[in-house]
Amino acid sequence: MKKLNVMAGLALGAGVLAVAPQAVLAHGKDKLVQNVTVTVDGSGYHPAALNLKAGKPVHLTFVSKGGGCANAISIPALKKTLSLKPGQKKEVVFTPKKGQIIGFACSMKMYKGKVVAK
Ligand SMILES: [Cu+2]
Repeated sequence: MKKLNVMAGLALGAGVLAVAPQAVLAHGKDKLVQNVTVTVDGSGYHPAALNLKAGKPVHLTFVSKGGGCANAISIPALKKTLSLKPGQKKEVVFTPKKGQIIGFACSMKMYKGKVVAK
């Protein structure tokens, strides 16, 4: 009896595996990736506010064009901190929920920016 259950489980697993690649493809077509760039320099983040669509993946790239503490970026909602050097860029990927505001700031919270998802 036990052996039969194992066989049934294997058959089910194989069925799921056979279907998965198609599901992934369809998924990819449905989703629009939002590519956005924030420039970081000695006077903060530009633009400091980004209006994006909720439920669609965001690829947010920070590009450092200068020195200063704005290069130490903390994004509490994503539990992430980034450290950039002038000339460097780093990307964070996330999918915002409807109405979510994802703030980011330098380590001293002197410079601030945000992503607003609608
Ligand atoms: Cu600062």
